[in-house]
Amino acid sequence: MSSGPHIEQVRKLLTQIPGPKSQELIERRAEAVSASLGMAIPVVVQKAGGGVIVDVDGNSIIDMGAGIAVVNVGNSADRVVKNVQEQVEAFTHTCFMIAPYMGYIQVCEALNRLTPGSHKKKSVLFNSGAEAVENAVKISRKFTKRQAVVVFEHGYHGRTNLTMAMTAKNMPYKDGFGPFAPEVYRMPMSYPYRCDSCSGPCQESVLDTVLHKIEKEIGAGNVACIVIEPILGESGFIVPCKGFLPGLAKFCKENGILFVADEVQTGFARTGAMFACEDEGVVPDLITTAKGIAGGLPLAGVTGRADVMDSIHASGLGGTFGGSPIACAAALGAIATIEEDSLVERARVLGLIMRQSLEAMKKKYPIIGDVRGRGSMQALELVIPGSKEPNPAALSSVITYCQQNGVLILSAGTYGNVIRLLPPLVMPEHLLKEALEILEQGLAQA
Ligand code: PLZ
Repeated sequence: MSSGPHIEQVRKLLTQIPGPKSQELIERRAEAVSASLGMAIPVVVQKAGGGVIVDVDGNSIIDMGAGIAVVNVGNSADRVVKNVQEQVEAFTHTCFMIAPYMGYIQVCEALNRLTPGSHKKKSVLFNSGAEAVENAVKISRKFTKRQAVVVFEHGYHGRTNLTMAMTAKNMPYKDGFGPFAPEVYRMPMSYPYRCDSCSGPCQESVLDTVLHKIEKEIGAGNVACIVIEPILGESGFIVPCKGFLPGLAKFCKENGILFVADEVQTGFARTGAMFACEDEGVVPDLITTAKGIAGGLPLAGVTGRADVMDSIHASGLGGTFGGSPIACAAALGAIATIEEDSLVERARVLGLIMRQSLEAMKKKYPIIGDVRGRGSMQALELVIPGSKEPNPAALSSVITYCQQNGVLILSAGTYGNVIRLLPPLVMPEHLLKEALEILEQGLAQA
């Protein structure tokens, strides 16, 4: 089956952004929806597919965000739509804990097969990335009979109480929302561009610092798990130095600590591998997934060593909607799309196009301090020329320029100065190149 996009793959502007219909709905939004929610682009969506989003005014916008790395297979991908339609007609919900169904089992089988490591694995499904991370911590604590959770500077793990404690950045995620969950310890992160001690390919000094701090400040014997994103997502695609992740994984193994890879953003072909951990051959004890798993439907998972996953008492984990049959049907469609349409390779091809173009831009525009990422997860960190001082003003100017010209680009970064590119992996190359041209114009005028 082809997963060809169902709408015309063009950038086309019929009105200014936002157009009059979007404008009117955005006013209604302001009346009805809590002001707490952000909005990356001021348009209201009518339909989306392939590499574009079409708004209610008929503007066709190139989608460089994929709903934050969710629609890796594109919006309304054929196999996702077909599976969901069939499932909705068959039944919508029984609750897997009440009466099980095949889709849930099949998604767990797929997760066990696709995640790193050939050891025996088992999975459990939830609704959101934060819920998956919370459950990975619950499982780790119960299995190890220890309490401490180690996380990292710049890390992002969600907005629930425990995951807020695990997330590094105060604004906008945590400010005023405390008190936060205890026994969460934050360690320095390997951040090659901003790490003074890092002059070469090896990040030994940061790794050493982390291991030393764990020993001295927490005690390795008190640590249940180390939770880390293999490439940091929300903080702007920080790729740790080679050796950092394997070093942590080794320390975990030596100390009875579970290594938890939070692949909520990096998973499902995004980085040019099914999972980002594969890059350095790291095999996590537990891996959390969400976002790209189900082509846009809410689904998340924790997958890991069978002995760990089975160490929880019966009925110890669960939730009413976790692993909804509709979301599972979507996931099976999304996973089939990734595998049958070779989207892992496609992520590398698109990634290369982005990387080459971004490197060329870096030579021309001194506001670009760093180009980084892997596969179709590429970012630019913007700085004041001649320094490493973050340049959030340039970021908003570039993003506004792109929006006005029909390209949706997301921001990120602890310092609010990173442009992140996350196209759907089914985006036609001509659209990607066009988006990069607009991005370059935006950088030129900034
Ligand atoms: N872990 C690594 O990237 C979600 C957050 C968007 P949920 N990132 C996007 C926002 O501003 O809320 C994320 C992630 C990593 C966990 C999560 C949390 O996933 O599905 O948003 O709960």
